[in-house]
Amino acid sequence: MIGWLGAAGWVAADETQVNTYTLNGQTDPSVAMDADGDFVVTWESFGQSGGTFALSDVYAQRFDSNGDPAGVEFPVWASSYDQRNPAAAMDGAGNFVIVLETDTNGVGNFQIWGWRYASNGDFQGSQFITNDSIAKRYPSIAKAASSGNFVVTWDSLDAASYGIFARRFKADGNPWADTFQVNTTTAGVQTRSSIGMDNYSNFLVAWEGHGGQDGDGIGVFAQMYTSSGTTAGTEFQVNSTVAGNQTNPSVAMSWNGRGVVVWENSASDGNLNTYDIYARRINLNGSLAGEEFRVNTATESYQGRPSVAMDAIGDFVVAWASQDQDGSFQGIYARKFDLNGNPLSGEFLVNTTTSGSQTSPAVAADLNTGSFVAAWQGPDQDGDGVFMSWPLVAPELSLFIDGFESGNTFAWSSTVP
Ligand SMILES: [Ca+2]
Ligand SMILES: [Ca+2]
Ligand SMILES: [Ca+2]
Repeated sequence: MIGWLGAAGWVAADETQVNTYTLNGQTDPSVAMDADGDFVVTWESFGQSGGTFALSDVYAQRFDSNGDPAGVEFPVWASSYDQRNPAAAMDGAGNFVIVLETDTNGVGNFQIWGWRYASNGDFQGSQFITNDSIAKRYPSIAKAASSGNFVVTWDSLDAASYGIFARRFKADGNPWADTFQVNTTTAGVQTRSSIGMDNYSNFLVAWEGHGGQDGDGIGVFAQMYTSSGTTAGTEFQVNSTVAGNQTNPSVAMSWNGRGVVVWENSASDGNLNTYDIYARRINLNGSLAGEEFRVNTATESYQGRPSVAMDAIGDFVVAWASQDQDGSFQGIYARKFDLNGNPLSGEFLVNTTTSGSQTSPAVAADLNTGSFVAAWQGPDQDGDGVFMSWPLVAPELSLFIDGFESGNTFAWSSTVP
């Protein structure tokens, strides 16, 4: 499970299969980590609870800091109706919450439900985050490292089609205040929100704004909030390149309020070569910190579906899916940056098994050590499964970890150049 130093430099840890139950598809993972390397992966699993292969439920598996399973995989919710799109958040002590969409009546009235667990996996209770007659979608959640307070965002109908809504909760699951709308501009569709939170409960939400809000197609917009839930600054546009569509934002924040938004940029010409991953840093006061920059270096074909995680000091890792780069359909690539957006590594291949499509990556950070974990979906024994890499070692950064520079020869490779 540990990276090794070969002739070509450090190689990321081998991948590990996350799902124990392999029949049908296990897809769309989310991952969250505490402050000493324990983490939880949650995903959709089809047909596992005894329904048809088309019925989706949500399962999860905890792991300890060695990357070994802690207990067995468990249903977050398995029922006769669909559960989907899980998202996980964990505080520094390892308490975690998984939010998901649940079809409350079997006819598509999806609502957002939250499930709370203690660090040892003990179930702490569940509750509706939303519960009305308007279908909801795309939940996102972030949790403050020390207090364990959390904020959930989702899509619901606003004055004009979909908009972004949110609610703050205390660590014990009690709502802190009423639901509020995040987006100020309501014309057209606002969707696919992502939230990041610092240790003091300041939080940043980003989303897609459709209908030409950025001047052409879809753009990425964001709003910063203070720890008291009030807006910090106003809603702002994140992308400066507006041609075509900027979609699928992912947000992370450091311990002390450094924010970053990543997204998928595509021209509207249908050319796969124009799909790339971009990032922009955000200040705690809700202003842009520097220019947007491209994350991926290999730009051939499609790069999309980014996920970002940030450690306590603001270093961040972006992972994405890239088409035709690992030799077989899509593969997972990642790259590490410092808090100023300077690259700390080149892009590197995350998945060990390259056959077929590895896609839908999710990343999380260990706040204390700055270690990162990645999870994704890829072919398993039957259909798709969920895989992970821990620790995720960014190659060009890792020449001097594990005491290499201290002269500890046990940390050196046995490879003789
Ligand atoms: Ca499977
Ligand atoms: Ca645009
Ligand atoms: Ca592949």
